[in-house]
Amino acid sequence: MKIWLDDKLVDEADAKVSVFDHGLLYGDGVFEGIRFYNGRIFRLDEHIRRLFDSSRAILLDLPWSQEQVCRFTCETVAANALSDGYIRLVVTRGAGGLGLNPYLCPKPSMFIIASTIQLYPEEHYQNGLAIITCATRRPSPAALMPQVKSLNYLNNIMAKIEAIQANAQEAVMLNEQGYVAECTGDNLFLMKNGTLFTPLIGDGALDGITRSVIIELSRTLGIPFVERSLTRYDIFTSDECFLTGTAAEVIPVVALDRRPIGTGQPGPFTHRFMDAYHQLVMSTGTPIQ
Ligand code: PXG
Repeated sequence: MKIWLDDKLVDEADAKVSVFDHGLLYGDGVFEGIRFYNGRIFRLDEHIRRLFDSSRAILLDLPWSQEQVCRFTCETVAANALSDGYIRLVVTRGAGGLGLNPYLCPKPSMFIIASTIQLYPEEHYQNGLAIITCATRRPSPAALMPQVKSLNYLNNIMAKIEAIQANAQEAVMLNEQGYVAECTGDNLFLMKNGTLFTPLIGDGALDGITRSVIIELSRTLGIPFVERSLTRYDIFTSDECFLTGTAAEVIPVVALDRRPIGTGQPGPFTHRFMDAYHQLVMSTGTPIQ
């Protein structure tokens, strides 16, 4: 496998970062997870824009332009002769001293891995997920800005552990006020009386690329859409629920905290979004060559 490291492609065996890298020592860095389908990278420009926004928000100045990073990403996929898969693009503060001070890290590091992806088992897409509400809260924007896709995922990992220990596949994370923020690695949507709902970004959700695509598709499909604060009550009383993310795509949720949602089966609107999403990813995107 070929890996992009800083300014060039290297063999996997040579793709190494320093133990003094602040991405490792402090989670000081940002990342993206990107999918490509059918020889095209889906929403590449949006992912790279979000990467640069995340970097800007943490005062991490990148010595590359957005166009360059797009090109490096395409080159990495092409070098591995893949047509369908997953890209992990990571930027860190780089190597520095054993202290928090990021100004002592002279050069950011970047690596890009293009590989295949382990998906949720097909049965979950057919039967839907049973999820729980976890006790781990999404940090307030005053602590760690939720829009920054940072290398600090411990909060989400602790939530994921709660889900796994409860035999659930995902966990709903509430914000400090008790409103629904999102799941550990996916955004959440509801259908109620023919209207699509999702939590506000300000309630602690990541501004998901897949989330934006679903909002666009609601317009194409003529489905009314409302972005507002949601509680567990709204999930319990919804007709349908589904999660969205680059990795998970669109996946139905049929129960929350062992209570069935709607009929307890993936619903018709969820199927429409799943179909429309698949059609879009298979037919659009930045060509790899
Ligand atoms: N919320 C969070 C907290 C995320 O990490 C999403 C929502 C969905 O965003 P996109 O832009 O992908 O629609 C993410 C996605 C995984 C995994 O294994 C997911 C993410 C990062 C790392 C791993 O599911 N991010």
